[in-house]
Amino acid sequence: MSTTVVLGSQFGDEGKGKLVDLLSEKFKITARSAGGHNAGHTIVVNGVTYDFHILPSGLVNPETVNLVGSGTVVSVPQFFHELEQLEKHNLEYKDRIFISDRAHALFKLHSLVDGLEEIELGRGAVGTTKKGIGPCYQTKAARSGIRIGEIFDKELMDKKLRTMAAAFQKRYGDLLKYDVEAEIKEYDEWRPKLAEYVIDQVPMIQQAEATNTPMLVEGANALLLDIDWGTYPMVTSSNTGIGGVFTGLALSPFKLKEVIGVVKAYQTRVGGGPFPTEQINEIGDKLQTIGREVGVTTGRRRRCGWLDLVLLKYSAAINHYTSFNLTKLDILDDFDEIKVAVGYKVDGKELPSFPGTIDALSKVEPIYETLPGWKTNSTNINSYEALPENARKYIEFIEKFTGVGVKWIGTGPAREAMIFR
Ligand code: 2SA
Ligand code: GDP
Ligand code: MG
Repeated sequence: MSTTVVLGSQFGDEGKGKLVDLLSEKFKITARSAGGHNAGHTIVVNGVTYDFHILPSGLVNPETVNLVGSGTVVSVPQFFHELEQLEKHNLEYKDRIFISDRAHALFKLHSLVDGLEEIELGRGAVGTTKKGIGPCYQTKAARSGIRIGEIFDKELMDKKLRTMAAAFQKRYGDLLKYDVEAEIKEYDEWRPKLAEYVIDQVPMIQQAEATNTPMLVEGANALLLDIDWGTYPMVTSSNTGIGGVFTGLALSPFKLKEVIGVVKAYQTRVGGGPFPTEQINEIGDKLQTIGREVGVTTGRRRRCGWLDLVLLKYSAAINHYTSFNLTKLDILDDFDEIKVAVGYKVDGKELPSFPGTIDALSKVEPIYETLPGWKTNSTNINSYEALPENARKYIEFIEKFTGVGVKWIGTGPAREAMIFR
């Protein structure tokens, strides 16, 4: 048993990056299994803030080897752009970062199409990051995509990219302002630089598992944004849950030791889609301001609300968390009372389970339990006993309702601001 998985349990931005960074000391390999540079992880180490999108957060730890796995979609320019961040801080990354040859290449074409699709949807827009994630997974599923490994066959890549561009051009006509030859030329420059980072990940994982090498899988986005289990169609286009970890990395299920669900102590969402416990009022504004809830990728304000335990229990039913990391507990320090949703009502009747359509989910009225706040500064506390009593009661309420133990508690953005129970 050597693999630990860290997954977002809500709508993303729970603080996965910080936990992965903290845990990575104990792991030789850190891997991303799905998504692309739509994700945004902020890690603060020795006063330096790193913003990673496509790179695994384990890169901050000099001892860890990092893999961008087969289930991901990779923008090559973005990959190099993020490596520059490491260079700036003198963090050595040679022989520590690899991309699977089976990951899909995300081109400028995909991001332009992402923008056009959102315009087409009008008021029903998903609120994507416009990075091209959806269109890249579309071409993958349509079998017209280009794998990272195919970039090295110039003739093949150029032909496939021209065909892909022609297909989208047919659909969007003049609205699509894309120069395929210019992108082909750019790749002529990337190709030789990219070569040293691309590997066949199958032997790498096989070898790691055969030797029981501890491996950490870093989830991107979160369960409620999963293409199958999330609030479809207001989701991202990959399997962000536990399923995607297996399809995206070729891991042995028998090596799985832990699945840690990262849970923000309140809730946020970026983009459109239902959010039953959203607070469009001074409470939401207060959470947004104190929690500094702004998107890492797009700079968008995150929508804020109370913790939804119905949603969290559903998330646990899909991802089978063995424990939780509750994050940003410190942000609740200054509230007289704190609400948590413990049920959903429609027309006065309580629902038996989490609804499977966004139409149904947008009609629910949360049933709240109100808990007393603690009105004490908990920032940087790093022992459970030192937490205010009401904060401990809040944590224990979450554990009782979901049946999942809270093993880690975040009390600030810094590495040190974490309680381990
Ligand atoms: P996409 O771009 O196709 O994946 O968008 C589809 C939906 O998924 C949501 N999504 C996210 N939600 C939270 N955080 C994300 N990453 C950035 C961050 C967000 C940012 O970590 O801060 O900077 O705005 C992320 N990526 C995708 C998105 O809002 C759509 O609802
Ligand atoms: P991720 O996408 O799940 O990795 O999360 P993000 O990095 O997008 O957003 C989480 C934000 O919360 C980052 O700015 C972190 O530095 C910050 N953060 C993480 N844990 C804590 C915590 O326990 N307390 C506070 N105050 N901030 C935290
Ligand atoms: Mg994020």
